[in-house]
Amino acid sequence: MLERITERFSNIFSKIKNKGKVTEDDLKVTLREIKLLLLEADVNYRIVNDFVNSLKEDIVGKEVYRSLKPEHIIIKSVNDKLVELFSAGDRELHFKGNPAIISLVGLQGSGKTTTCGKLAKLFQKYGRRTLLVPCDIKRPAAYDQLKQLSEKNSLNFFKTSQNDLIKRIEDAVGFALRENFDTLILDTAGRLHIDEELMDELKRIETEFKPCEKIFVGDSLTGQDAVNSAKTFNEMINITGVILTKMDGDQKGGAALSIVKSVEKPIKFICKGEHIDDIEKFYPDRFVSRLLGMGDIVTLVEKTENLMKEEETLKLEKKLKDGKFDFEDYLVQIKQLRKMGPLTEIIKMIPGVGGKVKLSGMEEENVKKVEAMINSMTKEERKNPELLNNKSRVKRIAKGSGTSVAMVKQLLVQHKNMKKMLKNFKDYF
Ligand SMILES: Nc1nc2c(ncn2[C@@H]2O[C@H](COP(=O)(O)OP(=O)(O)O)[C@@H](O)[C@H]2O)c(=O)[nH]1
Ligand SMILES: [Mg+2]
Repeated sequence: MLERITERFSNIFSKIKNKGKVTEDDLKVTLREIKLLLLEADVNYRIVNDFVNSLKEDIVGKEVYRSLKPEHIIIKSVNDKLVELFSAGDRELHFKGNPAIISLVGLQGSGKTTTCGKLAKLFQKYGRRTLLVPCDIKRPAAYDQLKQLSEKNSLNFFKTSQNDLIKRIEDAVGFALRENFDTLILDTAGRLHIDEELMDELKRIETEFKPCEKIFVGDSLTGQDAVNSAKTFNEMINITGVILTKMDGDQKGGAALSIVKSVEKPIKFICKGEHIDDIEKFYPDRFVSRLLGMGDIVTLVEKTENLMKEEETLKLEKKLKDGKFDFEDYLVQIKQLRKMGPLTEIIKMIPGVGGKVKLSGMEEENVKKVEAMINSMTKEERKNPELLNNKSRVKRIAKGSGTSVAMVKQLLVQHKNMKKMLKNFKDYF
């Protein structure tokens, strides 16, 4: 997904990496490259210009923290501004009315029917009794598609032969009330192009039923076209949000990057595949961190700044430089990291490390055992982990901590990994 953009960002950042100072010229070049990247990704020119201007302001205005490298300030600004670009309105779904009516709109082939199924399954997980209502009265194939999708995935489908759209939805509402369904999802008709008939239909649904959510489903593969049709649908029926589909495809990314600014409506979900479970809530911050491929460096820097005192960092840095990182430090680090959030999350954030370090043993429930094992070591052993290349010592520690020899051995391996990991970690201060 959007790999090309990630790769380009990574190239741009690598040029300024490890420069002690980023000059005005460096910044100019970087901003120009970002501009080019966005334009080539098919983002609207006006949006790109605004973006780059506000980015520049942000970077120039940012206080240079002593412990941060200039490149980090730039990455952080790009991050913050991209998050801003993706943030508009309320990304939650609001179920209002009895039943709550959610309608999905969009062009033919954008993924409405598929997404209706995905949402129904998701809502059922939330505990909502959800009924799928076929609202394309013209194409029998559309009716059958939704019906089959429902049967395949044990979803509730509203069977009907009513050919008047408004009556059909009225029937569905009546059925829902009788059968205790609290949510209706309307799979509205699509067209190859937006036409008046379709818009009239959607407006009638709007006047008669006032759906609490009107979600535009946009095919991200169609780039700027998706953005343009989102605009038209928004002007006609004032959509409440957007779902972008086919984010698993090899698109330029322009749709994702421009749609929010273009319609000032939030992306609520993204879909990355045809399978019923290929839907996820959209979180701008997570999305951007993946897009930038910076392994959440920004979050890491922020969190670390807040929690690690400068002197402690320096102390650790010195130890690492001296090649010393013993079990006493290990214990301190575990405690520090725990304050920052779930360990697995934190480790995943470390650039170049996430994914590579095996996380088993680092889960929360194991941390206590790790502490017990370290507490069972003698002071000498903690200071000199090499001493633990010794069977009887390992056995003693296992016994003393109520764990097993295998677990102690695993801890020794983890300690080595942690040492390696913190070497990377150190590069970001
Ligand atoms: N790869 C991929 N294909 C999708 C996704 N969502 C929908 N599709 C496919 O896109 C095609 C059109 O989807 P459909 O739901 O029928 O679109 P509709 O005409 O708007 O109802 C189908 O072949 C779907 O399987 C997605 O997120 N990823
Ligand atoms: Mg359909």
